[in-house]
Amino acid sequence: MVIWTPKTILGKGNILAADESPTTMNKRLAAVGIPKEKEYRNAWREVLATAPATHIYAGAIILHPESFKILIEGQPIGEYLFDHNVAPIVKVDEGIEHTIGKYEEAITKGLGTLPDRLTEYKAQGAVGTKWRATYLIGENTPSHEAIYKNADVLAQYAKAVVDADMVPIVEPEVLMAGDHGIDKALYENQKVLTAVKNHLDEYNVDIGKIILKPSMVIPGLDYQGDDLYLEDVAKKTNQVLSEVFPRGVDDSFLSGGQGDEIGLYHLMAINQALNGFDAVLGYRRASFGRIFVNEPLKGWATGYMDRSSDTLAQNLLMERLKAAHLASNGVMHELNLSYQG
Ligand code: 5MM
Repeated sequence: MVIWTPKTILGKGNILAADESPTTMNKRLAAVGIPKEKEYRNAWREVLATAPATHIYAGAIILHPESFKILIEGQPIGEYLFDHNVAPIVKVDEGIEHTIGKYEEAITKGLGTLPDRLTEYKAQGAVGTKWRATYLIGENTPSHEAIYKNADVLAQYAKAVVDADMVPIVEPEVLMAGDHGIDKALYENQKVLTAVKNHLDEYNVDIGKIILKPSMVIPGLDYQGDDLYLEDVAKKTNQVLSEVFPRGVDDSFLSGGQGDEIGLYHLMAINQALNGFDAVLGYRRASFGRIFVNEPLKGWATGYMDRSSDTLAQNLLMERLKAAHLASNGVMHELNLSYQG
């Protein structure tokens, strides 16, 4: 029986982030013409959880509590995933509210009820959890207060999860919104991650027991400057992680709104630049949501009602998880992704 730890999860493969809240999932369904109903949210999660690609390539799948209730082939989904060599992970943050300071920055909710929920999810087979904080880059943000408060909450969360003998995924997402360049992204990621590291130390969280889910160091979505080389992103992303975590930490990057191909090439460049040092510095894998599932969901929309498109969606997922598997091992190759348009 596998004992799921950060190293065994990421040693098997990348993480499939399928934990969109019902509100976000409804938007994703509506965008491809699928009704915004629980029945379809759950059916989509079933398509992902039963995909051969998930079983072969994913170290873990992150699910929203809503989907953690579903049965697959008569089994609770947590047990089903475990039996298929995929670590079941539940999102335990309860979303964000914009209440910090004069810029109304985001803070993540859910600490109060966390201990009870950890007991419940663990009993249902979850081996890990995820908590996301978000930081918006602007003229005056992220503020010191937002960075400090979210770091404190992330560290308290991680401590509770480690104490419950589960693996916490700690996700400080520096958002891609904005027109900032890569050096501004580097500077803000450095501040955010340093605060997270300091608070984890303060709460005596063993860094070897967590998976960090950071942003890559990339320019904002509206950046108008020169194109970047893959090597710039790789160098700056590795730089910030190695400086803040000199003894290493296991990472699984979020995709943050990057296109499928560029995000996968960034993942490849980051790992190539490590030059085989990933065992020392920690894995630098992916925990992508949109890059892995956007195109498969479009494919599924072509036959979701009679489930005639399940195989198409699972094949599209296979392309992406396989490409990410190679990319996160630093293997140079043609991604060869097909698109539904
Ligand atoms: C899958 O989306 C996750 C939950 O988002 P909401 O609660 O806002 O609906 C999200 O935390 C996700 O895991 C990360 O942002 C990474 O996803 P991307 O698409 O950026 O790789």
